[in-house]
Amino acid sequence: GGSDAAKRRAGERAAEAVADGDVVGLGTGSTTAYAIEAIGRAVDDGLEVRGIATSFQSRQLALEEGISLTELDAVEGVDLAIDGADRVVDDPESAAHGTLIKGGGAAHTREKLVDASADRFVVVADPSKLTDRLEASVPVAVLPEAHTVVAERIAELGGEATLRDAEHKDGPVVTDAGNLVLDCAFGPIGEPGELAERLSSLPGVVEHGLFVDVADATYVGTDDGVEVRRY
Ligand code: DER
Repeated sequence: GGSDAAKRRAGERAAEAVADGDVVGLGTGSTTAYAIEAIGRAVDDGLEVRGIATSFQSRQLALEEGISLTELDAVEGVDLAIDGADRVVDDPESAAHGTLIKGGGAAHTREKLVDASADRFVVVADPSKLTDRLEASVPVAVLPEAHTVVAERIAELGGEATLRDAEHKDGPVVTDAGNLVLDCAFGPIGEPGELAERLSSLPGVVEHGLFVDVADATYVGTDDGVEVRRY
């Protein structure tokens, strides 16, 4: 991925948006990790926040940083969610401006729930994530026993589904929720909203990585600062 300095700048800038008393969605991945660490430092300085983790990884990091954790059903609402992305459409002329592909970390099921529940959802990214078209694979979390039938339906939709193999475990990646992940290559995605609805309607699909009309802003870390996109 992109440079650590760029990721750090984006994450730390996003952490500055956290206000005292906030409930904060804590995203997954290496870029959001910088935001979580910055929030941890602010907590050490007295900031009162409750975090909602989006994965086992973000839970572990939040606990290490001393951020107290809660759950969606224990709070009135989520004030701010900070999360990374694999792709961010960055083209103000495009109807898909601000659309995301997420799921590189196989955490997108809970990420989407928390990110979409927040009053404000801010993406943190380095420039390598920006694109003017969506053509990367879309991660699709599926019930384990459904992976072959969903792969067939993806093929009918013109996509090619690949079961995501684990690296430090024999067999496929198993998500925090106990599901498998199909990485679905569709080529250039002209109508992400349409594809998102089709994927959501497939029996056996738990969640897909197209985040359409979810993000409110993206903080892009550059080598010398942070650019903010608002949607
Ligand atoms: O899985 C996800 O959607 C994560 O946010 C992830 O893909 C982004 O990870 P990174 O910040 O390490 O690139």
